[in-house]
Amino acid sequence: MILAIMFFVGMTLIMIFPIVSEAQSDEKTFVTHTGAVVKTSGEIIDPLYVASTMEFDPMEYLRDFNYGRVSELPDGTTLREYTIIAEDDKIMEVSPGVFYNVWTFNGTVPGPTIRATEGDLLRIKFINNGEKEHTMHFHGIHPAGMDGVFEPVGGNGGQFVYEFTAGPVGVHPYHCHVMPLEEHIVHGLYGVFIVDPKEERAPADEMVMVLNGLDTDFDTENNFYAANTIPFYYQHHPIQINTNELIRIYVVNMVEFDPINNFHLHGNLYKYYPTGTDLIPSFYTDMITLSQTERGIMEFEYRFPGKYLFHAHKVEFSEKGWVGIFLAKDNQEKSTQEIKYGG
Ligand SMILES: [Cu+2]
Repeated sequence: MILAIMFFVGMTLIMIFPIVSEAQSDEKTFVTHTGAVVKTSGEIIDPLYVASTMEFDPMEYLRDFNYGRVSELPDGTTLREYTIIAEDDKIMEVSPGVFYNVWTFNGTVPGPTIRATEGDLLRIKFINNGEKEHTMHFHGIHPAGMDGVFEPVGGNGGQFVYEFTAGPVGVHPYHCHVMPLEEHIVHGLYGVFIVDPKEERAPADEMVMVLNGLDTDFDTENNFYAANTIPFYYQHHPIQINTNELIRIYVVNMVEFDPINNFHLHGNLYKYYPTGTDLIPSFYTDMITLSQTERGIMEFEYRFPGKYLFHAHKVEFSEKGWVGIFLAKDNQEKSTQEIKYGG
C-alpha cells in the first residue's frame, strides 16, 4: 500500500515538474566548488567556475617576504616596485576532497607578504586579470586616491598603480575593497604588509601567520579555520625552530563571520606588540584576542626542545583546522640563556 502511494506521488511530481532533457546549446563544462564536473549554460545558482587548480605551500609562504624591485631615487629615497595580479577563477583543494574557489593576489591565498622600510616609496602595479572588479586597499597612511576603495579596477586586464610612502611601522593587512566586501575577502583577496623601522628589529627567525576561515558551503559560516589557509597544515608539518633563538611572528586575523579569534602558545609566553607600531611590547602573555584585521607582532624563544602546540583557544576553531606545532630543536650553537620572566 505504502509503495503504491509513493509510486502515485512520484508520478504526480514527474507530471507537475517534468524532467528537462534537452541540453542548452551553449553549454560549457565547469567544475563546482565541490569538485564536481558539470555542464551548464551558467544560468543556475552560483557558484560555478571555470576549472583551474592552484597549489599553495604554507611552509614556503610562512617565511617568504616580497621586498619588491629596489632602486634609489635622485633624492636618496628607496623605491620599491611590486607587481600584483588578481585572479578569481582558481580552484584549490583546501582539505582532502574539499575544493574551494579562491580569488588570489599573485596566485596564492594569502597574497604575497609585501615588505618595506618606513619612508620607502612604494609603487605597486596592480593588474586585475579576474572577471570581477577588484582593488588593493592597504591599511596604513596614504593619500585618499590610493586607498583602493573608490577606484574599482575592471577585470580582464584593468590596471592601477598604487603609490605611497611606507608607514607607519608595523604589520598591516591589505585586501580588496570592492562590494560585496565580505565576498571579496572570504574568497582570499588579502595579504600582509610589513613596514620595518629604519633601525632594524633584533635578528630573528621571522614568520607570517594569517588567521583565516573558509566558508566552503557559502552559508556565511566558516567550515574550516587555519593559520595560512590550509587547515591542520602545521600540525601535520610542524614548523622547525631552534631553542634559544628569537622567533618573531607577524600575525593578522582575516577571519570573517566570527567576530573574535585568538592565538594561544604552549609551553611559553610571548611579548606582544599590537599592530607592531610600538617598539616596546604591550603584553607578556600566552593568549591574545583578535577581531577582524586586528594584528600584531609576537616574539618568543623556547628554552626547552620538543613539540609545542599553538592554536585558537576557541576550541571550535582549533578542531576545524586552526592548530599547529612548533618543533623546537636543541640549538647547539647557542648555550642556554637565562630567561628573564616578564622582561
Ligand atoms: Cu575584489
